[in-house]
Amino acid sequence: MTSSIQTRLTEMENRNSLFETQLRQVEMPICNAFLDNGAVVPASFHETDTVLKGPDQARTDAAFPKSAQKSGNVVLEAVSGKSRPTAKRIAVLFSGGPAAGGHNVLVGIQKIIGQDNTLLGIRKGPKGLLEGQLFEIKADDLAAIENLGGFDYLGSDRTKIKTPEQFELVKKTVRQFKLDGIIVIGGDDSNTNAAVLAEYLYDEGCVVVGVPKTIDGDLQVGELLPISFGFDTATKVYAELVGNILQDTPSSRKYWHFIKLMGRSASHVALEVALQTRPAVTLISEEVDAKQWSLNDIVEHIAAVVARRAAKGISYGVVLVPEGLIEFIPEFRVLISELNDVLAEYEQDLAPLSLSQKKNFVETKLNQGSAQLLASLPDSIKDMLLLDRDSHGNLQVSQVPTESLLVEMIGIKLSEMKNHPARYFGAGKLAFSEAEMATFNQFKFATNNHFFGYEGRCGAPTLFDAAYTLNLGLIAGSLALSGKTGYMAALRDLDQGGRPLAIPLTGLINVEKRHGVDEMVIKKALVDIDSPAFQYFAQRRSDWANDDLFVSPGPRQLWGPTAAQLPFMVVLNQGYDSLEFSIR
Ligand code: FBP
Repeated sequence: MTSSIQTRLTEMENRNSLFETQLRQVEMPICNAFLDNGAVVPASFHETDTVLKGPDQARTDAAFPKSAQKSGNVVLEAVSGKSRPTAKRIAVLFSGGPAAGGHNVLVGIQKIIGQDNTLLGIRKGPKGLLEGQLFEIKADDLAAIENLGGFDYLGSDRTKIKTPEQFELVKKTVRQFKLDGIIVIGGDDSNTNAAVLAEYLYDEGCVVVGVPKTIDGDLQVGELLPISFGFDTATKVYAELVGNILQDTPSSRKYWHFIKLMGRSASHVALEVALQTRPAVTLISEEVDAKQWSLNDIVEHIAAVVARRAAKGISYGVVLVPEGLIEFIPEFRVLISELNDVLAEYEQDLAPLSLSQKKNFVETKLNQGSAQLLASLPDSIKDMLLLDRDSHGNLQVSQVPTESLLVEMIGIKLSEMKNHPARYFGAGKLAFSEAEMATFNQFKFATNNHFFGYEGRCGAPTLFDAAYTLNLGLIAGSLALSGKTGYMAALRDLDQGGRPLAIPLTGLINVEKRHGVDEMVIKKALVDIDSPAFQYFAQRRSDWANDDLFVSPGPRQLWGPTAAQLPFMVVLNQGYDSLEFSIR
């Protein structure tokens, strides 16, 4: 190797690949509200006509008396402001799972804060806030991570701040570091945390602002917030991978691929990837719930698709499985809810037990139906259902191998179909000709399982996520500097230049029963099966099942015709006229 090649390769170390070096230099568009003769300036905010009113608004307002009264739950819009206060100290943290673009939120905040104020980074998420792990961020430090993926600059965690001791620790940190504001970059649970902190810190004079992050896409507020950041990048990465697998299937002609996709409870990710790639089967948890499909219904549905394709000589296909499916299957929902209660009630008794002792103990505490269901499951599923819940009380669905359970049961169902044809074929059932039946009988159900999740959370942001997050940072920074507390940054009209907004968090909070107790939380936005995006999918899916109509979208682009493409789900649900985003 020549020394010049050696030098070149060494230069690429530490996030300096040719791609990363180029990417850092791409200039992202900025909304007019933050520009004054080309310079970035904080915006100011005026009230819009939109007042948020949830079903439990009176209770919410009573629980958040200071912030709700101050905001009146009125949505604000950012307009050109120009003046920049000085000597403010604003801290920022990441909360929950990573999502592409997080680093650009920091860049946006820093641009607004400028040199006459101080930006502090909180290491390790909410936990770092409790521990006082803060450090000063210098503008130059952020140049290295501009437009790049990951949350590594600060780190993140999932600590829920709920006990009086924790609140006291937050107050200690606020006083120790003389904070005027805290910006929480997180999902629905983290923004609930932000609302609670805003109320708690109201009299301290420390404002709390949220930024909507999550690849799950379940933090949406109609046209006010069409999508959270990170969803576009994650779904484009998954769509590329799924497209590649789809392309492999008619080439090798031997496998059914079962692909579980991250997204927690909501199936937005699965729906978006289906819209981008058109595989044979995509399950949508919210539909399973609405139609009360049992596990057996789901298995029979997929087995019928597999059999129909096999009879036509198509011995392969792709099934997309949303990560949270298991929580939506009625009998599992009951089981999980009972398990949640048992795990909470007997926490101390269970702590010293081994996993197999735990299983035996838990089975004795469940109702008969749930105990039978748990006993019937493979150990791999049982173990994961018994795992500790996260600090927000959620089942760790990413750890449950639902796709393996489906594969196992579909395999059994297909054997049954072959061994007992009278039960499955004939009038009103599957109708195969003799030749098709013979082809089906020769078909071998060979499978491959995949789980795409971590592959898409930390990739370099798409052009949309990079531009979106920069502007969310500009909004959040402006809110913090102007002393507005209890708001979440948002951008609407993403096809029309983008209108920067501030959504009052108290207007998003509802009362939800969690483990039998009423809790004030921001409701997860699940897939609406009446939405245009779901309807588009539902009207076409049987064609995608019966034939190979898949498409392979290829890698996400930063230049060229598809670079500015928005998620299809956003375009369809928002009724946009363009597939491309526009921010200006
Ligand atoms: P949040 O954005 O709500 O934090 O979740 C993102 C996510 O990637 C989910 O899709 C997934 O269920 C979860 O994190 C996995 O958690 P972990 O990173 O702890 O494995």
